[in-house]
Amino acid sequence: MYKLYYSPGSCSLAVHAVLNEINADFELVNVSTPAGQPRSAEYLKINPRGSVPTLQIGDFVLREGAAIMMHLLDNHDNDLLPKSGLERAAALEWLCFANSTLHPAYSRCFAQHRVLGDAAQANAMYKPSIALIQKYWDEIEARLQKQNYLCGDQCTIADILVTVIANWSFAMKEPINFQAKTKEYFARVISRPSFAKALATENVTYKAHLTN
Ligand SMILES: N[C@@H](CCC(=O)N[C@@H](CS)C(=O)NCC(=O)O)C(=O)O
Repeated sequence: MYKLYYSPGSCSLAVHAVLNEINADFELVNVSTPAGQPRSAEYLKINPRGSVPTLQIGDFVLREGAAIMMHLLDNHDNDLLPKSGLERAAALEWLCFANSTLHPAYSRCFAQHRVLGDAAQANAMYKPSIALIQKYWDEIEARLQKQNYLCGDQCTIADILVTVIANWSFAMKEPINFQAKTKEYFARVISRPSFAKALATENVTYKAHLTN
């Protein structure tokens, strides 16, 4: 039995979708707090960083989303992470892109919101931070002109995480534009039963495929 500590709609949603995808037996623990409030002391004992996701496996605790998803997919039957070869290398490249490049680009903007509030938009770093995010989405659109998913015509774990991150764009104070193929792609990814069920369970509205 797995226990997933999560916050609705955050990057832990990708782990939640993976748990559904592999038909795992799991319990969910919502550790979200009102904006600006720290996580509970109880959760900080489990994950001193205070971030989500955290996955508890008996007494063992895993605290980084990419490591959690790789562990789950390496240990259960699934179509999201090829077992070997260049297909696996490509899926891991794009998972690392989502986790270590795209996610931190959004985190930089959220940090500016947290520190500066409404003044974030006037901060000298804000527009360049948004522009970097836009550059990543434009790169993704160029890829999706040729194929249905980031790594070809098979959905991988990278697509799950990228699709989760896209939905954070509406919290920004400058527009982030998704082009046509990217919006079709989001619709394709969220229609996976595992993803749709995770969204419904967390009561999260997905909008990134609906924007102009
Ligand atoms: N490198 C970590 C980053 C996790 C992370 O930044 N999670 C965000 C939610 S998407 C979070 O918990 N932010 C609030 C906080 O750090 O207190 C991972 O991939 O698991």
